[in-house]
Amino acid sequence: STSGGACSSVCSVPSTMSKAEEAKKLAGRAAVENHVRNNQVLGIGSGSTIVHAVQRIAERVKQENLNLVCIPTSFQARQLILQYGLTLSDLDRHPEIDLAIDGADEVDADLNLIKGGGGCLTQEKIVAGYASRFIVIADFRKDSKNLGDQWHKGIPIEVIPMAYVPVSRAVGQKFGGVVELRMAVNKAGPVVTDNGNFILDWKFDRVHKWSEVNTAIKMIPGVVDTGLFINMAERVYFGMQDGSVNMR
Ligand code: ABF
Repeated sequence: STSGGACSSVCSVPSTMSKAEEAKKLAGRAAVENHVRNNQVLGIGSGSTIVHAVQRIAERVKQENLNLVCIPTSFQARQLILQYGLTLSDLDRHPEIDLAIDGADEVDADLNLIKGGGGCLTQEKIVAGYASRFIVIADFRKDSKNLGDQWHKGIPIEVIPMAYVPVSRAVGQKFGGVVELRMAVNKAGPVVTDNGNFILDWKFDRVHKWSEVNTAIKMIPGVVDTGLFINMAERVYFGMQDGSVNMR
């Protein structure tokens, strides 16, 4: 099990930066430059791209003496906020978030997203859902026309552990494709999310009407949430291979 650290596999930043890592950095910093302002409540996403955004937020807090409050989307995000000396808070104290910034596994032409490759989709969706503005940061590999063009690991679905078998069957029977229980890297057991649940990866076999499918999956008893973020992102920053940043 990876209890308490479902995101840890996607969080390291190598010292010699690859093109993709450079692109993540460009996207993360551009989003912070353009959207972070004094006195905001920020939602802090999970994954490796957000690390660059948090680094830039921390620099700006010092340089500009910004007063910011950060709401994490995972245990990893919480650690990141603390590591960079930012002010950690929660939705009890700050139920309205001004700006959430997060990575994604794939972004389609309409800004629909697949998220949850790191297992943090439910808290990410909560934070994005209670944010006035939700901005996505990604490298060029995440840019796609249709969901599934770039990301081949399927759509993550967080499930209550006792229901993972009937939920898997229901998703396969209703929508086709293959549904797999996500296992820990050492295969010793399933990945356990920050919420104590399991993750199913639904490898769909065709393009669907994602909004309808998302609603239908959420109605299956035992489903907590899906990694489909439909109509939530306001803007996406893609770091490109040539050192530029594309906005959509
Ligand atoms: C989170 O981290 C997830 O929703 C998504 O799965 C992943 C993106 O990670 P990275 O920035 O490392 O590509 O945002």
